[in-house]
Amino acid sequence: MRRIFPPVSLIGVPTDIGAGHLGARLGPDALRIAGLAQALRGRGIEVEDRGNLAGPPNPVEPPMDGYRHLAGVVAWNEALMQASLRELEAGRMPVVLGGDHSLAIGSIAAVAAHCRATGRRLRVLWLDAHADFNTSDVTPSGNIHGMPVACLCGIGPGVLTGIGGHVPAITPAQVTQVGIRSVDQDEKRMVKEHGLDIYDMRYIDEVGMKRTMEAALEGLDDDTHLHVSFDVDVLDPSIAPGTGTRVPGGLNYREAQLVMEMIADSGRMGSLDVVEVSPALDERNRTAELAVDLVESLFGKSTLMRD
Ligand code: 6HN
Ligand code: MN
Ligand code: MN
Ligand code: MN
Repeated sequence: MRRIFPPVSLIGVPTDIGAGHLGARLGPDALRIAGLAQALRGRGIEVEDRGNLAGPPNPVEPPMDGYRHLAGVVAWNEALMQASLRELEAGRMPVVLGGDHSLAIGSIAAVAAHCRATGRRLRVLWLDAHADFNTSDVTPSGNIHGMPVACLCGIGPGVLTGIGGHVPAITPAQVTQVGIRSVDQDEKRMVKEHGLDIYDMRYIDEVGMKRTMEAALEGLDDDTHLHVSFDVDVLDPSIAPGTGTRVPGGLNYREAQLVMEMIADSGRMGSLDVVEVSPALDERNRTAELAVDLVESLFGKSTLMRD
C-alpha cells in the first residue's frame, strides 16, 4: 500500500553550536549531496528545499553556568521554531536537516504549538544512543545537544523551555526513546524521576526490534501527530561512523530499516529531524547516504511488494 504523504519542506540547520565536536554544521549539505530530495521525489512526494537557516557561528567557548553557547543555541532554535511552524501552518511536513540535536528544541516546540492550535495529539519518537535529558546541574559537558528532551519537558533555562510559547512544550508521557545505550550518571536519575519511556539496547536485544517498535508505537490514533527525531548515532558506529558522539552497540542495518518501516506503516509521521551527521568524521559520505536510505523507508519504501 502506497501512502499519500503531504508535501515536504527541507529546512537546513547548519550548526554544531550545541555540540562538543565541530562538524555537524556540514550535515545539511551532506544529506543533500546524498540525494535526500531526489529520493523523496522518486517516491512521488512533492519536495521543496528551503535552503539553510542563518544563525550565529560556533564561538567554541567553554561552558558558562553549565551551558556552552546558550545564547547561540537560543538564536538557532528561535529561527527554526518560526520556520518550522510556517511549514506546518501551510499544511507541509517539515523535515529538519541538522545540525546538532539541540535543534530539536525549536523543531518540536513548533510541532507542539501547531498541535495545540489544531487540537491534535502529539507523540515524539526519539531515536538516539543518548537520552538527551541532562540539565545544567548534572551535565558532564555543558553541551546543550545533551539537554533537548529535558528542555522540551520544561526542565531547563526559560529562554529554551519557552521557545514555543507554552511551558512545558510537551510532557515526558509524550516521549518514547528507542536505541538508548549511553545515559550519564545523574541523567539516569532524571529520566527515572520523570518516568521517560525508554527502550534501551538491552531491551531490544532481549525482546527483538519488532516487539520493541510495536510497544513504542502503541496508542497512536488518527488524531496523533508523530514527530520522529532521528539522531544518527542511534546506528552502530560500524555502519554510521560520521557522527560526533559514537557509542558502540547500536542498531544494525536491518534493525534500523525495521524501525523506519514500522513507523511508515503507522501512517502517523507528521514531522522529522535528521541530526548529528558529521561529514568531517565520515567515510565518503556513507553516514549521510545511510540516513537518506533510512528516510526513504520512513516514507514507505520497502523491499518487496508492500509499497
Ligand atoms: N547527542 N550525554 C552526553 C552529554 O554531553 O550530555 C552526550 C550527549 C550527546 C547528545 O548526541 O545528541
Ligand atoms: Mn496541520
Ligand atoms: Mn541526540
Ligand atoms: Mn545521540
